[in-house]
Amino acid sequence: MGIKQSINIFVLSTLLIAFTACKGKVKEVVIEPDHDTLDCGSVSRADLVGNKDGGGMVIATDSMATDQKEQNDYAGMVKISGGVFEMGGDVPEGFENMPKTALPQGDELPKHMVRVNDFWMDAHEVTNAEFKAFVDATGYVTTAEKPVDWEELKKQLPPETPKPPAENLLPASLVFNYAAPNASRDNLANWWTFKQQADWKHPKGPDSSIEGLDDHPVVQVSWYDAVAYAQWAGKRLPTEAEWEYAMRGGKKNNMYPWGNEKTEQGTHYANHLQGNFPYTNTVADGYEGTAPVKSFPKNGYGLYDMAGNVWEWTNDWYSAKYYYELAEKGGIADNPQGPEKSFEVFDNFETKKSIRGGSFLCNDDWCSGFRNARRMRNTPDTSMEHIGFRCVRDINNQN
Ligand SMILES: [Ca+2]
Ligand SMILES: [Ca+2]
Repeated sequence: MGIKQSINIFVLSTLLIAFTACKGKVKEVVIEPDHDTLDCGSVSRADLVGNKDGGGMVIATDSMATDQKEQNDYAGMVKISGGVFEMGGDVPEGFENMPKTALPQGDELPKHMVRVNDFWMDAHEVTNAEFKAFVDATGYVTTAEKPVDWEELKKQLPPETPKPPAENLLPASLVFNYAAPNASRDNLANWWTFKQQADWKHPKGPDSSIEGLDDHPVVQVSWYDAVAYAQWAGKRLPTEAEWEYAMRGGKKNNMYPWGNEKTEQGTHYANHLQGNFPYTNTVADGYEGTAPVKSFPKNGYGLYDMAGNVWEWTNDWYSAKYYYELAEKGGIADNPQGPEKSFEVFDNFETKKSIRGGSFLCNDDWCSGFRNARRMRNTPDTSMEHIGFRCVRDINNQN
């Protein structure tokens, strides 16, 4: 074993120690999360079933619409010229006094060299109108619109978890509500509810609708739903590496796609939350929930809302140690496709996909999801009020 491998193993061990010892020692480049399992984008259906409220299901891939919409144009997409970049958490000067949640987390480290090929990417998140076109054409039914398959869901829970009552297995999805002033924000059930009849057409439940929101990003879609849409559109979900490369917009070593100017300094570059999550929102940026896509400035590649508005599914499994594994191999990781298996330090049962970019619920004090390097994850059967997606196409599909 060489020195380099020894160092990497040491750093990985430190990462795991930092993860598991909540208030443990912090190495120079390892900043441990203090609310790892409670981040705003990582609450899964199984989490809530395991507590009290709900359930989830996995849709077999053969139920997906496969009649791809043949289209050879790239309308609404941006061509991204690939290249080599440093992937992972940045710590630019001037961030010393930021909350540790606004700085790189353990799973964003170490920075490592990655190459991505050229690809096309949707300039904006998939909108309600676009998702409706897919549903109208295919009759597709989303995960949240179907009852929970307990046999599938229980695989994501400790073996002794009892089957919840039947009413908790009815179609439902995760809806956000502000926590009461005296409620603990460490209890996710104080602000996330597994709400029956919440789905992409009713993002906050049966009394809500998407009327007038055609140009807002679709939400309440699971990873399976996003993949089904992408297949129909002749596209695919981006890898996590493609996503971060695209978000950086050609800039190097920057915290955000627009540079290093902090979000609280007056200019609103992204739709996120101003206030005290999960209690208050001053709506200083003009949008309490989702905003119409392209409401905020595009990044250097011409992409909108890579930071904020809604979290976006990537194709990759999430692993907290994946960057260490790539770095240990050395050299330049060539178009990494994510780990073969999901790995979550605190959770031995759920398997999760990476999501990126943050949402209208993110602020620096909680998850800072709008940072270039910030990673989040959720189970592929979970849909939430603040998770959507966008698609990519390979260049060699161009003909
Ligand atoms: Ca906002
Ligand atoms: Ca987004």
